[in-house]
Amino acid sequence: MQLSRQAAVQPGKVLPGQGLLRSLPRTSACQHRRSSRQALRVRAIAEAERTSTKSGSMTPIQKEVASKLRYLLGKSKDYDLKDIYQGTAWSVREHLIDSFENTQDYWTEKDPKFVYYLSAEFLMGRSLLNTIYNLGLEGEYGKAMQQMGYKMEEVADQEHNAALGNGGLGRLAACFLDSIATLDLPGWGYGIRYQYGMFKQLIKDGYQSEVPDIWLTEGNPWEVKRHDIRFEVGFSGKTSSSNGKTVWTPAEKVMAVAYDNPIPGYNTTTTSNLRLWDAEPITEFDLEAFNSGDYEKAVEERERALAISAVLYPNDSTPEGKELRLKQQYFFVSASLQDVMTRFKAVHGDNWRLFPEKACFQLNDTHPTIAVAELMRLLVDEEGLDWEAAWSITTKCVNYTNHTVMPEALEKWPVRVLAKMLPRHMEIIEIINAGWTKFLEDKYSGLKAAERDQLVERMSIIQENPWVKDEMQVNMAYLAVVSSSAVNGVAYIHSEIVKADIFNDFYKLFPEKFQNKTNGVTPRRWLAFCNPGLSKLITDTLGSDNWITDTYELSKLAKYADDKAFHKKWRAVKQDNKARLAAVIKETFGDDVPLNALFDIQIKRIHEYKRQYMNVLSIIWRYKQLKKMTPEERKKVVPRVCMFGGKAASAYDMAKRIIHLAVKVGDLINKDPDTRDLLRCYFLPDYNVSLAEIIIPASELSQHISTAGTEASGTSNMKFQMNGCLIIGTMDGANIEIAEESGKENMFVFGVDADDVPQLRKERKNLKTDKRFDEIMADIEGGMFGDKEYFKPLVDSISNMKVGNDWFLVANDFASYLDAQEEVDRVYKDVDEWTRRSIMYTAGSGKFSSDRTIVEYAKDIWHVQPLKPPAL
Ligand code: NBG
Repeated sequence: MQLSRQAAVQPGKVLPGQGLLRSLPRTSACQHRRSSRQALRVRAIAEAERTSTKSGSMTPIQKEVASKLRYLLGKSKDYDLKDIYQGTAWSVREHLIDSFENTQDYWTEKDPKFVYYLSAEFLMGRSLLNTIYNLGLEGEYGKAMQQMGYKMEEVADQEHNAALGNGGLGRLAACFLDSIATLDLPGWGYGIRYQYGMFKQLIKDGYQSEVPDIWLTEGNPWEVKRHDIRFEVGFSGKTSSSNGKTVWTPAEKVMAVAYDNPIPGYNTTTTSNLRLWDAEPITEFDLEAFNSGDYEKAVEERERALAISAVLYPNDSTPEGKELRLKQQYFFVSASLQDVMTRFKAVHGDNWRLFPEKACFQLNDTHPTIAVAELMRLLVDEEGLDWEAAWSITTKCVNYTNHTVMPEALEKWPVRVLAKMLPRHMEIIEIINAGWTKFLEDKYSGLKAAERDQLVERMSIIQENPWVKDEMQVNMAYLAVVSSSAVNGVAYIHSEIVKADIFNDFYKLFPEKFQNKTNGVTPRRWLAFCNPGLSKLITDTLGSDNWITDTYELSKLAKYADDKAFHKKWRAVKQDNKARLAAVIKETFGDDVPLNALFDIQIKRIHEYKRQYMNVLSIIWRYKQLKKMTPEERKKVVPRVCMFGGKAASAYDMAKRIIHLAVKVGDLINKDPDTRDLLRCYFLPDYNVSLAEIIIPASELSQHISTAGTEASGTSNMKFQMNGCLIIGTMDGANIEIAEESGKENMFVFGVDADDVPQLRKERKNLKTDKRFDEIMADIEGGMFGDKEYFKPLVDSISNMKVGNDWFLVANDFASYLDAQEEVDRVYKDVDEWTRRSIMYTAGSGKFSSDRTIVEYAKDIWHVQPLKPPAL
């Protein structure tokens, strides 16, 4: 059965509507749901009998929750919502752990090949509802909550978001874990247990300020500390040779301690694992220093250790070249490799040649690339393998995913920093590079010397920093490419750019190494759970909920695209979801928004390349038009509520100015009695996973308007598509494939082609800009929204070619963007046409399930097979 599931999977050969996952065995999953429920009841009743004598008519789950409240939180009465959340979560945790242990025991016994997803970020969001639904416990918990007088949603709302990630890359990792577990693939995530996740964003007087995200203070029911799973990780010090062996003596050591976060698959017996490492001192307290009066020194080691896993770097797509960041990277990678190798050794001893058949590592961007040098060190220095054998094993085990083509985001570490912090690893990288450049020299021996030298220099892993005299640096992406079996981009166009541009020299040498794996998102969190109204309508219409694990089933909705009765139901769901979002706006801003307005959304990290700025300019244009209209003319206008959400990296000055502009534009527009019924603009503070779960189902138009060739994929575009939200967008990232699946004619496409961007950049200073663009620039500069001085650099960056260069071609795309916006208004007035398109979006979203993506990784890169544990 399991094998047939793999065999059925043929990525690339699938036509829209033909389910990749259609052949998944279903009956066994259903049986599991029943039998696990039975097991649950028996256990719950036994517990209830033990803990309560006067529990009366409580349901078994209710009794469990009451027991947790009493014995864990010490509360038998006067509960508040937070308590109920805690009691519920701790009770759910027990079911989760049962399933987790069952899975891990089974996998240990069967010893399959595992994939280990190494990622500095996992943006998990909340766990309670996801866990309850994935374990199939919604009925029991729903009933228990109801009997206790609570709504499940309000209880779930009490949970902190686990925000151990910046944006798309971290959320993708979280979606992948959900799919890995749902597909029963032996696989774990490995990362860092940051004390402080992504900062909380406050908007004060229209400016972003950052406050720490303290998410662990109330305890975390979703993790299990493994006191016994700990590894030493060393830093700095020196290396020496004895008997032909290199010995590294670190000057500093910390302990990595494991925390397991069980990841339940949906509708299956599998519960996988995300193992996060916490840094602890090797010795808590230097008693000697304390006794001699040196208090600071007594706690110094502790402080230094804790700093390693303290904070997530809040930079998205641009690396923070700080030493602590490298320390974090090495810390989690070393602990993870030691952990995997320890388990391997326990079963296979020193039969390291077998290692690639039992383990592979996916590097999520360059952040974990030091794994290459660490695996070599562990194999050569610790396990005594010779270099060639170790290199052969390492290159078989490692694969690399590139997530951006932004040159500034491709990590490079100065040799000086690496050599000081990780002297042995720097030596290893030098040896790898020596072998690599020698290989290149031989390979290109036929070229003229000058040409060959240039090419070798260009492809060298260690290169001169063009900006800092005499500084050599390690190009981590090149190290990853040279050492990996497979290198992949995250959407078709992105993978093409990877081959044609950033790694072109490497592609020419090893074309077979390069692959595409178009991103996906989990349909559980991003449709089934966050949009219960639509989910129910789809299930009722299709006659089953199979679409939740086989999203190609959604294509059957296309049949209803012109069905007026279905339209009515479809729109009713959207209207309910809009009301839910309107309530958030009311709570945040005190404003009622018109529910007949088009809800227009742009949510993502704030970046110049994502062009929130261009969106703000178009809102200004709309406002100016409205102001000029007569009351009669205004009656014909489609009302719009424009919403932004997203964080700017704390040091990203331009992005912060863009936020301020959006807020100031909103301040003017939202108060203007002439226009407030027709146009609003809100910047929703502290955008995060939970807010996305409310925004996405409610949105009607979403904006994915990056300069062509800059957004690797985007994943929120897929979430919007699944939820029947129309897209205005450029031919960039996954928008292109979304257009293929849902119909380009149903999308509002505009903007220049990626191929033309380099030339247009060169010609930008001679561009004759659109009059409307010039007018708006003059308005901002003239102080229409206040704070002229503060907005000046923003204006200059795209319109004053002596100061800026409009690198992201806002001026080039502005006119076609406004045209596309007009088209949006036109279609929105045609309610049937809008609804038809909305249905076609959901119907075409089958491809963008992360299940499809993971099946492709499993088959083409990891070579891991599903292994489903028996029911409990
Ligand atoms: C981001 C890209 C997105 C992409 C996600 C996930 C980084 C470095 N890259 O376009 O900007 O969707 O990765 O692949 O965060």
